[in-house]
Amino acid sequence: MNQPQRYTITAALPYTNGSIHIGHLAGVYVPADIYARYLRLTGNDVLFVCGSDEHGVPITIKAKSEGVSPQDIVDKYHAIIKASFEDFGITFDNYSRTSAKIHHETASEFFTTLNDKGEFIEETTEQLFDEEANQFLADRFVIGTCPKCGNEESYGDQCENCGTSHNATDLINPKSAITGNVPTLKQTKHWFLPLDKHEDFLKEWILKGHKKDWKPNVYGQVKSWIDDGLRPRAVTRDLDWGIPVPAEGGEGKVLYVWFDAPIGYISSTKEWAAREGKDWKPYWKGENTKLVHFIGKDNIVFHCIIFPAMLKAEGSYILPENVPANEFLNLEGNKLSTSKNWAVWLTEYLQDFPNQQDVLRYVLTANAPETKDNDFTWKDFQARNNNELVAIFGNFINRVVVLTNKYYSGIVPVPNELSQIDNETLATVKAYPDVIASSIERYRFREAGQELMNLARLGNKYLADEEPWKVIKVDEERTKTIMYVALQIASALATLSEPFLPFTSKKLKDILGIAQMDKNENDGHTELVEALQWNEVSTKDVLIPANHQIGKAELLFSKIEDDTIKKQLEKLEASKKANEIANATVEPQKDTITFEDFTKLDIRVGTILEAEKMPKTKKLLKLKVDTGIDVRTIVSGIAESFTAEEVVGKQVTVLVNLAPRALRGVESQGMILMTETPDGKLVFVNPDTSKVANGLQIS
Ligand code: B3M
Ligand code: ZN
Repeated sequence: MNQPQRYTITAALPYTNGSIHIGHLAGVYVPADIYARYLRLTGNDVLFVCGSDEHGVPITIKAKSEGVSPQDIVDKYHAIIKASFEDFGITFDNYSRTSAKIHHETASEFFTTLNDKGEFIEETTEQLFDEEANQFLADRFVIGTCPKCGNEESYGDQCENCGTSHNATDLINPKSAITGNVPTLKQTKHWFLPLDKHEDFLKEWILKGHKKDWKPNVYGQVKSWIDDGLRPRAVTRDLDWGIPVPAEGGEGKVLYVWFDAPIGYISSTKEWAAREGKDWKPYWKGENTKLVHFIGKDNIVFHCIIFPAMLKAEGSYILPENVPANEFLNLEGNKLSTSKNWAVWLTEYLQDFPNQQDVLRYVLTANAPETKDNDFTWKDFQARNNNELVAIFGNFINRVVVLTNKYYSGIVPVPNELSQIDNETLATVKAYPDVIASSIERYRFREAGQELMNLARLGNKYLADEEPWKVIKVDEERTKTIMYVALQIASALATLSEPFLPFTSKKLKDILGIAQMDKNENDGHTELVEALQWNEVSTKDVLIPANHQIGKAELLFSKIEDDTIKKQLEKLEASKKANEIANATVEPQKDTITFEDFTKLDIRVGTILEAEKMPKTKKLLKLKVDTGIDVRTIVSGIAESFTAEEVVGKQVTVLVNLAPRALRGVESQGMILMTETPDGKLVFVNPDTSKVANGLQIS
């Protein structure tokens, strides 16, 4: 195992225009947290920082749509996001926000340094302008066709389809996202970072350097970017929400959100250092520090090209060691979407599944979109919980703890001579820290999580093969050895599960009477043994000593029933319906008619008395309808939406003076009024059935 090392780990700063969903968690925060926890457990000096990204157009758009100020929006979501990360066990050493004073200062200073060093080009150019909104259109204020991939919904600064980052003026057929107008061009001055000037360095650093150990998806994107040729990028904007440009001529302008946001990692570090009485500099300037950025794939260019170019231009910072960006997670086959409410929201999950953070952490790890986009389904969530966490991990621990209590009043038995199987099993257990570490260190968290489960499998298999519950009847001494070995495996699991299943690890340590890393968290136990460090699972002979008293059994996981899953699927179904209704195209209004025209329609309340399917037709039902005037036959094309039985007894609205016409040889004497839902199902235009009688006229 490696020498202790200093690490600065960053997780993408979430935009504060909405809550966190499973896509963010799987792509960024769960792997970053596993990594940070693992590195701490292996004795490294780890700083794990994040914070809210509170500038940028998405925030202003959200504020506009809700009729509140951008500050209101960021205050609201910063609080929600921060609390939900904490509840979910994401162990940031600091969670800051880019509206914080320290960040404004740090970002301004950074800009000023580059400006003073002549690292920017100041240029007056023509930019897109919306005359009606009286506003320049940058970033998400403008939508048009991506010059690279042809996606017609690309934003001004980035295409979400192909990931390309471009200038707003590069868009083909740009339209204002505020008014829908075609923008005009207007002159304005901006500061540009000449990426082309850094091309050689970037090529050297990324393409020829050691970046071959970067994930292929990341390396490939960056290479294609560089191969396409780099151009100057504006780092200022004509907006009023953001960090004011600290330079002459900068009035009314702010820093581009992607200029200030990554500097947020540095400000968050400073905030942490000030609070903890530490020096922030080694974490950003120490040559031996490893800087690792956890992000989603849409952020690759900003972290692998633009931010490194900024850091290099500044001159005193280290560059990232790795940027293990993930692909995207889908939900039940569809792209996650905040605006369409197609998501599993962390806040709702925490409410619906109290104390089950680890289940979601486990499933998102097992299904992480590491090399390709992946799908989250509730069925898979249930299956992984029931078949893996409950049936393998939970079951093993439960059997060990129950039997230890039953046979030995909870005291770890003194073993006799170990058999060959015992020795082999323990040797395999001792190999696990390295096996799991090797996966984590290569950012293969799925694999790492599965290896952890394999350790639990090993425990289960050992018990199933050795059958202490049978052996106890014939050989009490051998049973002691079996239980001792099983308890060693349980103790290994308590330590090695910590990065993946931190809540479970804590609970398991409590059950086994193992002290937590944080001693204050222990109460009630008197004879605690020390928690093992990661490597000690390999190096120590005894993982939990004989004669140590463990606690009573408690279930680590519980089965998730079909009903629970059904409720979640219904929630999603409701989102889908709401979207269909919101997106339903409304037919244009027909030509105007006079009041006289309207009064010609005789519309009455009626009741369907009988109904039968018309033979050899798909759509037609033959109805007998009591119109209050008479009982008549009406042929209605509703058979694809209703069965005959369903409609009998229904009170409906009938156009009674429609000229009779023959349908498939049956004369229809009127029409039932219907409308169609967005998914194409017919529904009756119902009278208020509690108040009306047949024959009443509708006017
Ligand atoms: N605020 C996250 C996003 O693109 C963006 C990350 C900033 S990291 C410096 O959703
Ligand atoms: Zn594109």
